[in-house]
Amino acid sequence: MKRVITYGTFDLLHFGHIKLLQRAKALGDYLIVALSSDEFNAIKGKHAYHPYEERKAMLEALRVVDLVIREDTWEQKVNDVLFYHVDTFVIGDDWEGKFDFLKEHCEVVYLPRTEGISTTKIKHDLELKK
Ligand code: C2G
Repeated sequence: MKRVITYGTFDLLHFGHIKLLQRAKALGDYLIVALSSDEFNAIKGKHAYHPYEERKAMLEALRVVDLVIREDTWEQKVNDVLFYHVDTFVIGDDWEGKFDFLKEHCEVVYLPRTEGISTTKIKHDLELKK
């Protein structure tokens, strides 16, 4: 049972998020998503459209997601990897190199982002259509 973990806000769930989660799941058998809490988003300088509980419910509805946990701090990753016996940490390559400190505990994989889609772009495009 190969266990994979990834982290993010996953607001306005879109194709880029889905492709990331599908590729993450394909790296193992069990995918954990550490979902940024509303409080942690404030720390990241992000304001999600959907509150945490709605973002969590949307992820839990996906076949490729096996467990959703909260992400409340930058520092919790090592504990999460150890506590959940994670084999692989995966995240988009916009974070390339930022989480290499996890390599002493698990495999670290940075995946290419899906071009042409982002929560920011969706909000911007909708604004233009008003
Ligand atoms: N992503 C992607 N392609 C896009 C947009 C996002 O592959 N077009 C990926 C990101 O690289 C990330 C995941 O989808 O792996 C979630 O993206 P965000 O919700 O923007 O996550 P982020 O704010 O980067 O949070 O501690 C880590 C942070 O919580 C990561």
